[in-house]
Amino acid sequence: MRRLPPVLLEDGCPRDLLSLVRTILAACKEISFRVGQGELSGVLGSTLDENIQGETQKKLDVLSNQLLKDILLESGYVKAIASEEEDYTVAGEPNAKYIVSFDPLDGSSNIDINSLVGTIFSIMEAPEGSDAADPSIFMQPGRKQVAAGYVLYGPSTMLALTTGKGTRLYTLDKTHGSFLLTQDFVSIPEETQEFAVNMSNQRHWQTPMQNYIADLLAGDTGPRAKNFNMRWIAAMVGDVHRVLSRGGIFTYPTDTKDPKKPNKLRLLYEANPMAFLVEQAGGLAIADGQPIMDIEPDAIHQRVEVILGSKNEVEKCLSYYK
Ligand code: AFP
Repeated sequence: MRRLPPVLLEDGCPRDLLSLVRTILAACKEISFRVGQGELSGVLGSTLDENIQGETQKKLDVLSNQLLKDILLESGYVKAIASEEEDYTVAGEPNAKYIVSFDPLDGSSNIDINSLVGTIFSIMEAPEGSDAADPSIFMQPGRKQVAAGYVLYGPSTMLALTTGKGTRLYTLDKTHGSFLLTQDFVSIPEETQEFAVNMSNQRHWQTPMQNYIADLLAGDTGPRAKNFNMRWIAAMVGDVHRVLSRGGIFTYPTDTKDPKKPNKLRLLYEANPMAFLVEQAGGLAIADGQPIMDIEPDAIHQRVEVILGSKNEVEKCLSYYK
């Protein structure tokens, strides 16, 4: 009988932080069930509402957000939350230690085609004596994260988690509802032959990115002298999971498609948590030539460029900007 791996554990992690992560996972187990039920759960399709991003909210977006918001604000561990689906931050327990930013259901456009979606979360400590209703408590660089992770609702439901001591992968055992450790210390290969980008935006990219991707496409007939493969899941959780699992470079570069919106991915609850996971696994996560986690935020729904993944390939991409 194979000895079951230990359930969720993070050596040296404060117990209240571990309890907070377990609280998030309790909501994610419910989301996993609803996503897995698909049409039968009666929550596919869109609502008639738009979020502050101007995106039509899917029913499952709203449900996932409500589940996480309720469980976090009732937990007693959380001073405030910031969510992709909430226009403003929401105050919780005034004397609590942690603040949580999350994208309740990343990849919403994949819901109705039964493709990959996931939940992304980022945990920081609230400044000492701060006001739970003050949104500026979230204006901290990603380096201040004490934990970050995602839950990927795929053929299996998987958790990627870091508390600053490496990145680990867990798989939900649905027979008894535990996330079991299935990969200790993820290590992203430094080299890769796989890239992920939405090619339909190619004509809107900055010239260095156009040149970099063109050289990938030239394969062994071009300056890279090797062939590359491309994947695009249109859900950051899926593309980043592939990078953690087998390497690669993922990018959503700055583009001129909508001059009012030069970037797509949100800093607080997409780029920062993914950057933490990727750096802890030996990769790089860059925006505008600097580490994503060094960016000083100035708005909770701020968007940034993202170039992340295999260290040597990200550095190669950045060399085109010099
Ligand atoms: P949705 O949650 O609106 O589907 O957006 C997902 C996302 O924020 C990120 O997860 C993807 O990598 C990216 O957008 C996909 O963007 P495109 O639809 O422009 O390819």
